[in-house]
Amino acid sequence: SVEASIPEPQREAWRKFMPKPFTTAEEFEKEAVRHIETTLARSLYNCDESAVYGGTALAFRDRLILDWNKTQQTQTFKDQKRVYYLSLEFLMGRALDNAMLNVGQKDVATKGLSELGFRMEDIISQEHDAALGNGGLGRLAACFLDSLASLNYPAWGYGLRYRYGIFKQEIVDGFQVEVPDYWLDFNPWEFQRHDITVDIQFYGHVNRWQDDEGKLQYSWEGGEIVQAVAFDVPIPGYQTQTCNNLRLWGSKAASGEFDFQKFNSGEYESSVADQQRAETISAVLYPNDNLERGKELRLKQQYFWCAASLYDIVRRFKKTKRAWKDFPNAVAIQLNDTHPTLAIPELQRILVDIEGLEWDEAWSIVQKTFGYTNHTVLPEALEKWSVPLMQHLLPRHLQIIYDINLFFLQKVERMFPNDRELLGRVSIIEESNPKMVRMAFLALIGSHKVNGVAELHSDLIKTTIFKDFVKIYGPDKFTNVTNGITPRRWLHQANPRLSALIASKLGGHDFLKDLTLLHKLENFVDDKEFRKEFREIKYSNKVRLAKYIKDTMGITVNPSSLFDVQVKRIHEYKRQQLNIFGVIHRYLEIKKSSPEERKKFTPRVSIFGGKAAPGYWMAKAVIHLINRVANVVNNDADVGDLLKVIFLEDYNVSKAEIICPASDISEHISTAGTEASGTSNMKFCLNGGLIIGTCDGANIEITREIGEDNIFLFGNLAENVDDLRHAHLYGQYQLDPQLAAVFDAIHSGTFGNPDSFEALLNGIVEHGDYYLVSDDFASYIQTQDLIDKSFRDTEEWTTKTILTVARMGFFSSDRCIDEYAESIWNIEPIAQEKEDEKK
Ligand code: IMP
Ligand code: B1N
Repeated sequence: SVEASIPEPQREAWRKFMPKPFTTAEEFEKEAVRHIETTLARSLYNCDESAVYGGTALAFRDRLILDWNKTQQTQTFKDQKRVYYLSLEFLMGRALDNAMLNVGQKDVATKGLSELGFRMEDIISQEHDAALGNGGLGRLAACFLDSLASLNYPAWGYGLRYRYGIFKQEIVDGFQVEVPDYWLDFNPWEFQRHDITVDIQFYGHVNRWQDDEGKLQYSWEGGEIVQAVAFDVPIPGYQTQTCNNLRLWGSKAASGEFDFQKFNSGEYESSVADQQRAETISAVLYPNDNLERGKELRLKQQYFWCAASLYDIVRRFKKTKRAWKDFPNAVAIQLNDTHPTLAIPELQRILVDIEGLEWDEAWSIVQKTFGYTNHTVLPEALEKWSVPLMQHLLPRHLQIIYDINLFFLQKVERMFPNDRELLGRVSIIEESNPKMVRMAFLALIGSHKVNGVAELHSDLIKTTIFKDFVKIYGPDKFTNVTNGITPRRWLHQANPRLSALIASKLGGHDFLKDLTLLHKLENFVDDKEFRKEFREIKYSNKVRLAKYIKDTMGITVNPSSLFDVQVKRIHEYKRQQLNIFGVIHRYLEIKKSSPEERKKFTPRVSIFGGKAAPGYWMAKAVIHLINRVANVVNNDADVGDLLKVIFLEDYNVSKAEIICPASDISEHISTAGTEASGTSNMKFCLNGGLIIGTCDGANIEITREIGEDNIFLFGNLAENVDDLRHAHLYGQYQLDPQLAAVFDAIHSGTFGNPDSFEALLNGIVEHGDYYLVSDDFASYIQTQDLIDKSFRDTEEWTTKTILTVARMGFFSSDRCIDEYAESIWNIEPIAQEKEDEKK
């Protein structure tokens, strides 16, 4: 605001004292040492690696903040349309390495640190992961922020500042144990904005009255207030000055009269208890992936974050003094799944109840503003909230949702008269007991575009969950934006040697800004020297992972073996059980072979990693089985190096950066039609690993890009899944004979007490095998055998892996963000000053 800015005559002095970013190792050291001595109050005599991490991070944060200030000023002056990405999850991982590489000062800092007596890798590894997400959905949001900034789009992320991110996983006696992840002890990457707070209301009641003109007015009164406080995290783009903002809201008790009165009347304890209750809202990330459990606190989190973010967005818009009808020309809001759907009735409430717009005018603004991304068709993940709960917590919003529904159903009735069943099917309110609000329908109705995250998935939503809505709105409301990943973190940062090799062939690192340039690598596919270096890099990445396994688990694995990796959340639909049954099959085959026959096996290391939701017993049983199998296989002298089974504890983003570059084969083997996209499939391919996969999610488009010869596909197609399930339940169920042998081994106690695995096996044998493990088992095993053969032919394998890397250009999140910008958000990048115009 005008009051807060420095008047013109004094600005000269200000400009004179503007800090300048460091550019040499010496200037970097000066900054780092200053921060260690003053900001952190440490000295020469008590400076460990964590203090040096702190000093380094703060030196880089200073740089980012200078860029951040400039970026925000430019975006404010230019007043172009901005996009706001609302996501309950941002799985950022570590920030320092990324910041150094994006501003292009990692070499300078590495030199500076070594002059101070420290090694860069040791310092980087001091950082705690920012793990404010469960899996793919949260990591996608993080990749999007990187691309938005790198492409100079005016964009903000809005999320929650959880004090506890996703739990840390420990494996005790083969079982998963969850340990809280308190990550905020020292977090140099956030700025608390003490001046940016929003009061958020819950509960209470609705008042209705007629104003002087006889118009009905509504206001939401009473209840309780919780305060939202902004914490800003700078998001640097790659090789650009743009530094965007991720604003995370923390909750605290609203200060003021309420507490004060209680305090004075001697209710000190209960006023402290109120404060703790308020702080509970942003305390913890719900640890479920692809599952919604309808908990009141989760709904409170959602409203708290939506209301604070919208208040902030509306405040920023109002500063421009533009007319309300211009709102959708200034603001695009993207809903990352249905979690922020309450933003829709909240904006309608602001426009109608507070700003006094007519319903229709407001609704047209709302619909033009929002876009909704669907990430799943799994029924257990589709959000529904009970009407009584919403009535209690958000009485005015429930009324607004009912009105939205009424107008919508009236429109449907006019289009399709007398189709009562249709009205029941598309109603936002499900007529169950209790009644439920279907959030996906509300999100769809309140948005101008709905997108899926890979082609198959975007087709599926039109034929399954949203089929009726295609009839109502026509097909143009629906679109596809296939997911992508940022090549900065997932190639340049995770695999610096491969990035350097590519740069040496392509004449620089431009491919990190335009990943399609990778196609030029095809010219080198027959280049002996290049092939050799390419293989050596893969080998050294495997050595690094082998060392990590040795250091953390004490198990020796041979880096010449085929590294077979499946790392992702543990979920029945992702079918880690299919993988481990395959491992058992392999073990049985080895056991029954003669020593002579054993020489024919390709040595393999089967690596698993991933967290199970704490209440998901079936997923926990899978973890348990993997660890039991590992115990037996790894200690069987008949097996030796032919097979090792590893369950890596606490899979997270920084571990993924070590694992992805080290795989030969990774597994993306979901039941066809269940994995919306998958994004780790892209990470493995980009790092020269091949994949074994089903025809599901982005696997299909990866196949199209890299060629069928370079991927190992197997299993039933999505179009056959329903019929197979039906046949299981109503026909004769036939267990695959090889799988039956695996089950016999489990039952006979080869891997410990079989009772532990009863439910897991029964799900297949007795309860209809919903995920088609048995149906796909034979083709899975066959395809694994094919992989063994192919891997033994080193030259053939090398060709496949190089071609795969060369053809992955499409899967950059930059391409993906450009598609959103063009087809959903209608936003343009902010023009950057040219080098010579700067300063
Ligand atoms: P907000 O959009 O008001 O939340 O402000 C975000 C940032 O944009 C501020 O910290 C400033 O750096 C910048 N900014 C906001 N308003 C102005 C303005 O009027 N002139 C220049 N920069 C501004
Ligand atoms: O979103 C990713 C996709 O690549 C994955 O295929 C998809 O499974 C994942 C409720 C979810 N879908 N739905 C969720 C997460 C948390 C939650 O509470 C649902 N995650 C996905 C990115 O598009």
